[in-house]
Amino acid sequence: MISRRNFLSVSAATFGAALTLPPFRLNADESKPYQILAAKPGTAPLAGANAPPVKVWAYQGQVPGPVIRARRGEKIRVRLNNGLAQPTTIHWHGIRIDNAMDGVPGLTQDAVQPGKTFDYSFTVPDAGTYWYHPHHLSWEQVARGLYGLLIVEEETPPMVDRELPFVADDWRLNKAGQIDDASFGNLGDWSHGGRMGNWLTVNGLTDPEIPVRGGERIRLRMVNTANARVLAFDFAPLTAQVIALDGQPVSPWTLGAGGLRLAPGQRADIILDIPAEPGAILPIQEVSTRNPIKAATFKVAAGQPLRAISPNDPIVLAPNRLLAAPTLDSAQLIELLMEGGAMGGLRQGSIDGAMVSIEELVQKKLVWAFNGAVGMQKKPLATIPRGRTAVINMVNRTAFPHAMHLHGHHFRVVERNGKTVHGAPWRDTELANPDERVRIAFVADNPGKWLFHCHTLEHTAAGMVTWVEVV
Ligand SMILES: [Cu+2]
Repeated sequence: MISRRNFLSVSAATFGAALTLPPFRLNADESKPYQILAAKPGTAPLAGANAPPVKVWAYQGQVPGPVIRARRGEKIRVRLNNGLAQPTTIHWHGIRIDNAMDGVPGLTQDAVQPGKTFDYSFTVPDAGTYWYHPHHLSWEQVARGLYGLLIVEEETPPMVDRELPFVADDWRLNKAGQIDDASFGNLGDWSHGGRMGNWLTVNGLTDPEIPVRGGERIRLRMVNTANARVLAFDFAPLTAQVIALDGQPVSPWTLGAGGLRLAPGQRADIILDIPAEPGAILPIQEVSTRNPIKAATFKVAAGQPLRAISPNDPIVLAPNRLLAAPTLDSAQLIELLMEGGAMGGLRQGSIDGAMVSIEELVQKKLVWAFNGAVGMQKKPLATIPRGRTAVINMVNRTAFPHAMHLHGHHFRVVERNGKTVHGAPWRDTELANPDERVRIAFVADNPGKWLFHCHTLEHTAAGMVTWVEVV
């Protein structure tokens, strides 16, 4: 009998291409063995066919790591096998997960030592596009290539001819074309905008050429895995419609000029309709800087188009079963003042209640503060009774944007710079720009200890990390 699942694995094996989803699929059945994700050193052809392979750290020897796919409500079972010379964990970014499986060392589990394993087993409550990456020394481990897509399928997905991953990363390569080891931990990066790269890859490749067919409808599963850079992608002249952000459905809209901006950790699902123009070359540009660069290129096959006119099948995704809108009237208000960094004027900071001078903080490379506290504290930012709405008032008094990521929940922006925001999308990562005041609201429905941090990974390491406890 050929079930749909078998068909999917067969098609993966048949295409075998790095650009085709899905390489492997999870077992729903508890009796089946764990899928292995071995984190270990390897090489990847990041810099192109004419450049030497780049030494990376990778899951299962590939960058990005294998795509993990499950249906909504299924159980994912992964055995992390640590083949690195340092401890590691896996965090399942955006999944409203069982707290013990969240992968935060020191908060939800012990870091997995070299040579050891850890079994992750959890159900996925929401359909959508997610990703996984280490949460131990992530500023180095993610930058070296440890990450992959996690896809949770809808019961009734929109009609598309194909799904493609679009995993974007911003690497810092040295003159030899290798990952720039010497600048890991650089205080300048940590106190400014983080480790910005100089080399863009999509799906671990440099400007990959993606063969498509005229008239084809494609769902792009996008994630920004960069440590620090806010990326922006312009699909013009293609028509690109956004159908989900951070895994959660949105009312579809068509991207305009300037394209789509993705902060580190953020995702988007995009529907692309390829024009029926055999032989057309359609570049996707990265436009976050003054010098746009080609991120990837669609090459339309020379032959007969798949169809002459783009399909007009509905693309609206069914909403996930998130709790109803937060009840703001009775919400617990949590203040979060963001300070520090270069030009931030931080004079001192506290660590578990003890004041520390800026000179000493610089020695410790802790240069960012939340409410005056630098780095992970023994006490949570807030304790929230389960089921209550929490509002976090983020006030960015630094000179840099911060992509704030809440674990275990999705939230909505309800106010920006004093103005009420209605109908904002559910997100798990939201950018707070310099001098902005952003209020986010969520129903604290997932018990446990949840990290809340900047997803510029150098900022996390240098102090921008706290946690809330849902009891
Ligand atoms: Cu930040």
